[in-house]
Amino acid sequence: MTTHFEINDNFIAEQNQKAKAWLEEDYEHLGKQLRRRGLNIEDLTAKAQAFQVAVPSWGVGTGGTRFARFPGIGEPRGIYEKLADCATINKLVRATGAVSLHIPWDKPDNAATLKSYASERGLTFDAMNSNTFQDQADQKLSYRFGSLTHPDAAVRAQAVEHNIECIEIGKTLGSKAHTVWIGDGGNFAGQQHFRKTLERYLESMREIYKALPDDWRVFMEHKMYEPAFYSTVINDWGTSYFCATQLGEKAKCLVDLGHHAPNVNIEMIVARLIQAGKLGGFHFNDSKYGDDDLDAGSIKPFQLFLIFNELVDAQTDGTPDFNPAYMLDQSHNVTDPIESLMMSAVELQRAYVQAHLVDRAVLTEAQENCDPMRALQTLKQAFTMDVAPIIAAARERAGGAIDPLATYRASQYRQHKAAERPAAIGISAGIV
Ligand SMILES: [Mn+2]
Repeated sequence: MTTHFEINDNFIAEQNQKAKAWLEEDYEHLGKQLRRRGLNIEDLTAKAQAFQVAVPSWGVGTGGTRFARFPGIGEPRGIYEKLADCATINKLVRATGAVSLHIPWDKPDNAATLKSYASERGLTFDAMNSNTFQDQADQKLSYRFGSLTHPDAAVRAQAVEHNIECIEIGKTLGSKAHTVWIGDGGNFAGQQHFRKTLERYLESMREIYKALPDDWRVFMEHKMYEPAFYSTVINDWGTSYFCATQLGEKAKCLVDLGHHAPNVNIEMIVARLIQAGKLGGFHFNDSKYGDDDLDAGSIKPFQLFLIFNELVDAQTDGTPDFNPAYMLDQSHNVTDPIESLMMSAVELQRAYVQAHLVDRAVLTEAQENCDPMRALQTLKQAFTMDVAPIIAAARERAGGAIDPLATYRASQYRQHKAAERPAAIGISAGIV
């Protein structure tokens, strides 16, 4: 283990020297601009430092589409190497201290050993993720026609048991939440009885819910289509919300940005779920046509900002029981996954800080006075402000890189890993 290449703190500090002078200059100037608007740059930097988003264990492998996967060099071959990559991401951006584990793709032989390995690298475990959307090698019954909603009670029981196993592993890892996403649905009109399948879903989820420790939450992730292309059992936030209310307090809705029809007003769904006390968390990514899992903030940064505007508004309001879990979930088809995950975490931090720049008193006044142009201008003033120096300073003060991408590339981490990790067949990576 000790021979494995790691990016050390001295190297980061050395690289930071190159950009330190301009960062100080830009930070000072931005501080003055913000002061004119009644904002304190140090408060904003503290907020940026407090922001955290979890990285999915499967995200550090090259993803793919349903057509093909083009693996990169030096890919992690197992969960320990995946955690090493997650630790590298956090070392450079200092905003991704938790890993969300997928079972069985990243099932540990020994959860306690995995936990200490992670903890030695400054990582903790966020929500667990089950998988009943594909069959595993040693599996008795098939999920071809569904899992938690399958007409056969034995298949449902097997899927329930798998979810409970995930919770058990999560208890040892120190996780506090379990995410359920199912691929159940139909490809033909008439294939499934809509009400019966949803009833069976609730019946299965009640069993999983019973296995939750008191301080845990269960997240239900809706998805409009795929793998089923005609109907999906948990297809939208309304269905998810209905199930969350049926199950109880600990059941919450998870919003994956890519799991909606194009043009759907996601920020409004977020506001609705906040109001209903049912917003569990997010899977962040970006999307153009369907669930194509582009990198967060890569094509619709204003939408991302508007979502964070709702989140920060709820936080500022002191909305009770408001504690959404943030995770990245995107498919890295043509990039180095470490680079994509680092830059995506930075995009989220940017949207989060920008949302704090919104003058909420002016916005409220514009809303109350029916002044749409002033309302939009208030949001745009926040969105167009370049807060890069705040995020860079937040990273640097925490020991991270001022320029994570340049520092990562200069370290030649990937080239070192290519030598350490000869290609393995059948690496587990994907998108949920
Ligand atoms: Mn997802």
